[in-house]
Amino acid sequence: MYTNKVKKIAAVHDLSGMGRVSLTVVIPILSSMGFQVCPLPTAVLSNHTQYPNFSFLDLTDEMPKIIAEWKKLQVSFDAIYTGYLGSSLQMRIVSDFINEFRRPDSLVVADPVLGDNGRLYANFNQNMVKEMRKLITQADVITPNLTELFYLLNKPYKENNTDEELKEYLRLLSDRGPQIVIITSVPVFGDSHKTSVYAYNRQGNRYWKVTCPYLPAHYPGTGDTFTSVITGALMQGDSLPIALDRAVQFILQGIRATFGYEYDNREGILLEKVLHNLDMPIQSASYELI
Ligand code: PXL
Repeated sequence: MYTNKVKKIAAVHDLSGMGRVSLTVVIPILSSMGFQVCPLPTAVLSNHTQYPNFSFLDLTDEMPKIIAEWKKLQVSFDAIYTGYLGSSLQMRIVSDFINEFRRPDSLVVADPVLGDNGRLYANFNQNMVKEMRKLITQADVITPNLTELFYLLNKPYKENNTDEELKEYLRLLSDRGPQIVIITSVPVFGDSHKTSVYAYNRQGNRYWKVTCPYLPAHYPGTGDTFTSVITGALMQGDSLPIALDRAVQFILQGIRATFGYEYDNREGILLEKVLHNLDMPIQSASYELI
């Protein structure tokens, strides 16, 4: 009998050559945290879509073929982690994939990649938003940013929200299925030097907040970095608030390692300079119960 020496994670994301996003971030992070990443690629791009131009090969037709071969191999995954999806049909394929491949003890993490800064990314439309609302019902953990949160809730984007409002949004999303909901990049009202992450775990019915210094720079792919660390940390057995602390701290280290250079932010944080930090215990604990 074969035993599984290293846990397997199916990673459903695109492969973008330039700008550190999706698989080019997910694979190094989860590999260095001790997991085998099995990519189910959704698209191949020259670079991410926050550059003005990009090539885009949609792999919607290829995905069912990959899934069929995996079925023949009888592979099973300890986790399924979905991110950037290229079409609404693809979202339905991924939904079937989760149904077929998840085991009772698998962790299903869906990062509902849709947009940022109050707007949808290029290539996204309302149909895809509707499909994403369905896909998240199958996940155990979801990690929308503030923009994605409002698209998922079908409410107008609003930058300033009280803790009570954010707690309500968290619970509304959890009611749709996910046991854990995490909202990233929440601005701190009245303090432009800070940013927060809010989270809810239905098991135990507790709400958490981690606030950290905000450096005034935008780097694509930090959402993928964040959710990758959360996924790895939860699979290593961390509690939700410790996973949040680790992910926030890692992003902050990555931004600090990058910010001092004169640099094209579109290339993302200098991940390679901080990747080894994932082996270290967390240095500063900053989570709060709210
Ligand atoms: O990090 C999100 C992301 C993933 N994949 C592609 C993207 C983006 C964000 O812009 O363009 C292709």
